[in-house]
Amino acid sequence: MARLKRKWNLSPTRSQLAKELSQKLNISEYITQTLINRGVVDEQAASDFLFAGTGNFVDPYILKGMKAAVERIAKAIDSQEKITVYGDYDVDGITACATLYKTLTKLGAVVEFYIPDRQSEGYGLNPAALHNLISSGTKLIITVDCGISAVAEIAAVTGQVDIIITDHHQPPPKLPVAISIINPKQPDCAYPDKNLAGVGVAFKLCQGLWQYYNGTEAAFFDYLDIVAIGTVADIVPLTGENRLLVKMGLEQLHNTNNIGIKALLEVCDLTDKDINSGTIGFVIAPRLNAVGRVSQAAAGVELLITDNYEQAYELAQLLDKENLARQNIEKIILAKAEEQLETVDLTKANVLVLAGEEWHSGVIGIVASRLVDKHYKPVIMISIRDGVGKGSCRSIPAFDMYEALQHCSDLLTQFGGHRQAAGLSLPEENIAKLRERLNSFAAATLSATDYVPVINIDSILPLEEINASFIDQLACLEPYGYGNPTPVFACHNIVLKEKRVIGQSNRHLKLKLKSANVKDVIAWNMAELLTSLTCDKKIDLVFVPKFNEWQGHKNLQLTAHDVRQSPDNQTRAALNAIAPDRDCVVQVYLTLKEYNKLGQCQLTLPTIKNKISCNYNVDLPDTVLEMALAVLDELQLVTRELNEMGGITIHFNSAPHSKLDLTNSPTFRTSLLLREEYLNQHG
Ligand SMILES: [Mn+2]
Repeated sequence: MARLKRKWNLSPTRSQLAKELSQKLNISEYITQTLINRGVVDEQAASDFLFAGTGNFVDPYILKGMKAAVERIAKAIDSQEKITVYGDYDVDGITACATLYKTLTKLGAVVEFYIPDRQSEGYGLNPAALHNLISSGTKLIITVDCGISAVAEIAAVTGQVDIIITDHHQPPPKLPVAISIINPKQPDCAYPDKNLAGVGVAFKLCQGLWQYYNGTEAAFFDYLDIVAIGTVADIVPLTGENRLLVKMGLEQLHNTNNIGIKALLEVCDLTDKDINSGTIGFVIAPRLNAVGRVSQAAAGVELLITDNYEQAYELAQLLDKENLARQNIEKIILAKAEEQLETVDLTKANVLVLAGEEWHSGVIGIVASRLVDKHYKPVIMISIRDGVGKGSCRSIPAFDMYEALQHCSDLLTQFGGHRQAAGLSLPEENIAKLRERLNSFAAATLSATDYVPVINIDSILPLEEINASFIDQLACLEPYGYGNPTPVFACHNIVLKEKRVIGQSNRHLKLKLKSANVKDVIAWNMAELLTSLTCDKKIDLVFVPKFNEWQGHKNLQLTAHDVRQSPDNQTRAALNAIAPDRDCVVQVYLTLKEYNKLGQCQLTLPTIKNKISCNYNVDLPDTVLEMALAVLDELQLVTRELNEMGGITIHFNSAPHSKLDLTNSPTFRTSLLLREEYLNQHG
């Protein structure tokens, strides 16, 4: 299947604000514009975003229920009552469990942990597990990443055990009766950050406990490496305290003291390698998740809490093996799904509903995500067992999956989730009807452009701006992930010098640019664009600038997110009739300069237009000429005044001494937006 064409979406610019912030913070305007695109619009917020550290953590005691929880736990520690941390089998639950377990152990508690089995027990508290914990002598259960909806399960064990709930899932209207409930999403909880993951909430409890024992000034930042893993894996927005937890946790991960993490990094060949949120998301988390998906999640917790390197190494190898097994299952199911898709007319089907006998429930969500990436259509993968289908749904931004499922609720036994991801169950015989219903829902609510993937571009970045200092400043915006996307830039009209296909299976593209500054471009998985690009002609790029380290050499390189040949002459003529490009602005400037030499500064638009037409053989519409004049004015090259003859008086300011950056002009940026819009509609 050919690479899908992308829509380039330039973020609106606020150049005045970007300039102000840039001067106040002494950083590049392109960096401050990127912050503005993320909703960071004042000096304090920008400074916090870039330079936040330990001082920016929120007081854990603002969380409702913290004091009661800490006091009950302290009592258990003092009287050596057995505490059990009850977790969940996903990475958030595993890391939350390990963080609290380690902290309690450090404080001298008698503590055990419990992770329910995904296949046989399912998510959350269950009566059999609670019963077993009680009979084995547990006096206090602390839930992490679960429990907020366990009203009946907790009521059934009243008087037999004390329970503290820590969770981050949406609280139901009726809450369980517990010693304490810590969940920032409770409507009457004053905690400012509502987006903590389960592991984030567990960490706040650890902070609260630490302060109780060591004084309010005591800072507790042990185990942030574990907290970062869970926070990234749970795909909570990397803003506010989550971003801080991940930022500091990643620093800790580089020199981790955690024996299990060390062993896992070694098994994954990541020792001494750069570790970022991507490494967590694509390498570490899938391995911790794999044991929850296909066997016992307890192994994940064991790995994170062990003090024995041999055991750690064995567990890390087990996780790696399980991950491989998971990848194999995934490959097989993906192949089966692709096989089904071959019989589907993809020009007509807009919601892909695929179903198979006993597809592994632990991987259908991942496969659905892959199919969304590939086809850019909402996907539902249904696993059928004994006539019952259980499905994982993934969507594209324009299609509200939850709303769509509500629309089909009469066909479903159960469903839940969000706009972009949901789960469902239904009788097998309703699958065909569901497919039909969802497709007509999509036909009624979406238009053709909704099926074109969009690349959001932070700004047009001249390649001359990219240097070591710029890359350093850019790094202050990390860690990237959900809620804080990687900054992406674009440049136009760069001459392509060389192109070649690289990589083992010839999947990648390596380009060389004719540029004084950055010359190298790597375009992963874009080999199929090779024939669409012509050397010695101009190309447009969407990219992320990086330092590439190879065999001890460091050089600047652009990682391409999209590449296209710059518009041909015919298209350029059409574009120049809409808004001026750089060449056009230069032509207007040189023409004005000619008049200036002759001592003429009283001009009219028609005079200038005629002269340009003579000089360059182009007819500029009035609007385009006026935009070009506005650009020159905003760059302070000329000053315009209306004169009494109805014309304009042009005063020349001193010529620029360095190469001009036209994107400093708001009108020029608008011009680029208008041109991009035309290309998106006609390209
Ligand atoms: Mn969670």
